[in-house]
Amino acid sequence: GPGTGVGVATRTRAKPKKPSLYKVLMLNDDYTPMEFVVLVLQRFFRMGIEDATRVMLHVHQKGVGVCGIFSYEVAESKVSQVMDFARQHQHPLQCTLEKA
Ligand code: NFA
Repeated sequence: GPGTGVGVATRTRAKPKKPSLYKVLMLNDDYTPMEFVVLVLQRFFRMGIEDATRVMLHVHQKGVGVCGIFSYEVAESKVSQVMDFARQHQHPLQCTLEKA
């Protein structure tokens, strides 16, 4: 402490980095049914029907919207899961990630 000659050991080990955050973005298209997009937002982003509908309409009207913000690993996993699910149902729904 002050005047005691006692120091504080700092950085005795390499600093663990705080994880960078990534937005998962959803893109509009002309073919994916609105109800399917709402289902995706509920299933993969744990949204209630109200938030899911609001985000779906935002994407529909503006062309792109944010589904959530996650660590890189989780964001990548969300994108993969959504794209796989859309492909399985033969919908062209597109998702991507962007550094927050
Ligand atoms: N634009 C699509 C439609 O009119 C709905 C949609 C919303 C698709 C959000 C993709 C993302 N059926």
